[in-house]
Amino acid sequence: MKRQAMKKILVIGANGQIGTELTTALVKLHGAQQVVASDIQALGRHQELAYEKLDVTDAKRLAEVVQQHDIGEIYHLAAALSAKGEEHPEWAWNLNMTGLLNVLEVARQAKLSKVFWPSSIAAFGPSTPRDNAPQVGAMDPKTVYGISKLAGEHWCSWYAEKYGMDIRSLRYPGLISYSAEPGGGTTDYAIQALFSAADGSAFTSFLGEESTLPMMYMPDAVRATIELMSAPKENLKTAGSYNLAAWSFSPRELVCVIQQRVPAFQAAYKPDFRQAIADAWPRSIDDSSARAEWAWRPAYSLSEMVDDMLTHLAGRKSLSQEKQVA
Ligand code: AKB
Repeated sequence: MKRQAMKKILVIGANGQIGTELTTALVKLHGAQQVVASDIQALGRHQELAYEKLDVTDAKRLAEVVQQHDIGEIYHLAAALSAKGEEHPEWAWNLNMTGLLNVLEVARQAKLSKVFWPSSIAAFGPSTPRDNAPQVGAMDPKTVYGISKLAGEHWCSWYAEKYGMDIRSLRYPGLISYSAEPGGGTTDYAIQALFSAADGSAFTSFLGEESTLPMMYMPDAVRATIELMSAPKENLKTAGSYNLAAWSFSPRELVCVIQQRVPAFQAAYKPDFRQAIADAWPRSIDDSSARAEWAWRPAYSLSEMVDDMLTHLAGRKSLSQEKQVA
């Protein structure tokens, strides 16, 4: 079913890990004429779409793109992730906060109908219960990325309350995908493991073997995003960003599931600075508000995710482990 309104959707960060797959899903849903892709790189990944090279920290250029393409909705996905953010804190803060504030401000001025912005489990911290982290409760993030996510949640609420804007958000767990590389996160070890299993290269986990974190397969994350954005506004009772969950696993548990399919696969464990980041995040998430208010349900089991990843990765090259935080 094609969308009725004439105004278009702008995806910011369309070449990134989430943007690559979300853009494809939005095109499927609304048609290529209705979606404009943008990213900081010169070229887009979606050849069939209008593409704008856009640095989201440039407010003037963002406003031009919104005006030129008659944009009515923005999915703002450009961000620095947790590990890279600890290495380049000022850059990460500027990208994450200036970028979000620019998007909120252009959305206000151009009277956009909706904005989507992702938060993360990184907004939680050591004071949050580690199991079944609640929708509402203590949040004391310890990374620049996490601080930017919690501050961003507050900014989104502020704009929504002050100006009556429709801003929707999810606290994504670690996302696993094969289409595009992640941008320097703490949960990236899982993607590295699957790439290594597929091409037979050596795998060393930068998290310890018992480090359990909430994770999700990208098709579920994309569907959650679209379902949240399509939900009737009156159903959404939760102010701010929704907790979202599929399953949790440790590196050891993931390696076991992979070994059931690739018996030769071996892992070594060499925790680095990313271990402290993981240790401050919850092991599992209570997403009952998302389930109750817009009927969220994950579709993929952990073993279905591993099967699907290995099928898609067959014949592909391994990710360079250094590149993850380069
Ligand atoms: C990261 O590891 O930084 C991200 C996240 C959990 O938000 N994948």
